[in-house]
Amino acid sequence: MFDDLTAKLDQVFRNLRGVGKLTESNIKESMGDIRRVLLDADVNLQVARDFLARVEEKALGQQVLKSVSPAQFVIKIVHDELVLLLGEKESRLSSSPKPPTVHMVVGLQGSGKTTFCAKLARYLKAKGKRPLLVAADLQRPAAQEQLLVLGDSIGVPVFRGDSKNPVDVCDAAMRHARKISLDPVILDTAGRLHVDDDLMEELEKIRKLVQPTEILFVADGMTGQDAVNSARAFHDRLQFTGSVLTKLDGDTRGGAAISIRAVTSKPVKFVSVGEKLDALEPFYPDRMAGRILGKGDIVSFVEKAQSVMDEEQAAEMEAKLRRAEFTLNDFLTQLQQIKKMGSMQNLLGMIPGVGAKLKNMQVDERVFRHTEALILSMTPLERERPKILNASRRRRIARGAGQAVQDVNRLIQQYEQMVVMVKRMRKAGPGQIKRIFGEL
Ligand SMILES: Nc1nc2c(ncn2[C@@H]2O[C@H](COP(=O)(O)OP(=O)(O)OP(=O)(O)O)[C@@H](O)[C@H]2O)c(=O)[nH]1
Ligand SMILES: [Mg+2]
Repeated sequence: MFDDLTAKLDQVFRNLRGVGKLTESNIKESMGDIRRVLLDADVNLQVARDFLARVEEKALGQQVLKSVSPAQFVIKIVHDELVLLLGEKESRLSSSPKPPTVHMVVGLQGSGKTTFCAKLARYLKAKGKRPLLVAADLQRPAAQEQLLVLGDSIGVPVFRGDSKNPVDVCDAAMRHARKISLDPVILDTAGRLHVDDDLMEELEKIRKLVQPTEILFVADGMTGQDAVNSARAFHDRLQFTGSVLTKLDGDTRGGAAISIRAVTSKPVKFVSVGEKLDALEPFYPDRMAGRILGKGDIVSFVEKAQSVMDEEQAAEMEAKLRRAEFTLNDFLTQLQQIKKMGSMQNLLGMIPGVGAKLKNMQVDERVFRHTEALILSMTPLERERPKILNASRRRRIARGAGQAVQDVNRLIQQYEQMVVMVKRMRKAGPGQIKRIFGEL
């Protein structure tokens, strides 16, 4: 699917195989190599930059596990960040509480809209739905005919209406669907060679009239930046709800697939992998990352090593808590752990009588990121001995993390409260620990 991209990334990781230890300079060098590979694949420049900054930060900030090689470690980080970039989790189609659900399909000429409409109808029919396809492309003479043939081949009715105006066709189609309880309604709209005002106005009118549940932007996956730029233009006008990547069966460069979600901030919902009508797959970010990197075995190996490490760390942390030697470094490690998988809950869960109470604790990611940035801009000595944090050090730390001195003060306050709590915990028996946490 992404043969060229996968091969080039593999070469970058190969170069890392020889290094015994990750250093700032070899990490930076690899990031430069990956950057070139991504730009070659026509990934959006800003997306590539942000992505690599996150990978680099993680690679520099995390401890390499003893059992894992530097190359494996970097592969795992690239994989995890790629999954996040691609949207983290599968994003399903919404359905309307007031049937029929309407999926409006939009995109440039030849991107694969009509084919996708038929594929989607087939997919939803197989799930027990009774879809209606609507031929709302009156631009191209043969467009309605094309949809009729496709609909016929999958046994899905196609509405074409007699009007010359696509808005009227959609209106009549909605009435028809309601009358005979067809649901969902899938609108195949016209494409243009470029984003133009006429098309956008037509699509806006249709949107206003039918109030679609989903507006799906179809992007030709063979292209890179072009697809992403038109996605942005469509999104500015129509605020689509998700996108579809087509033609991923060909030798695809990967730029569109990697950039589109980050640029539009809307999830990819499906990928289309062939001309046949069964060549449609829901989009799974982790699978896509796996296809791009081709390193599934290494990723799961590192995951296992990490989970062992997490358990060891949790036990060590608990011992520290009990000995009341809780430094800002420990605070940071805890934050990073919580961010990873809510393991603070696990850790606290190990203390009798505490676990259940904190099970449903809400975790605000942003607060974590800010706090983490503050601690990261301290020197190792400051993290071990927060007492030395005078006004000028606090100013420097705030500046380093792009935050205010008050934020540093607040962090130190939180930390001191934690230390007090830890001290009380040391004195307290299990019954009292429950009481202390109850006060928080
Ligand atoms: N290989 C491959 N070809 C595809 C895929 N999806 C669509 N196509 C082909 O791409 C061409 C254009 O597809 P259409 O579905 O007609 O595209 P469209 O966006 O409706 O085009 P217009 O209506 O002209 O704007 C057709 O030849 C399709 O068979 C895919 O996933 N893989
Ligand atoms: Mg079409």
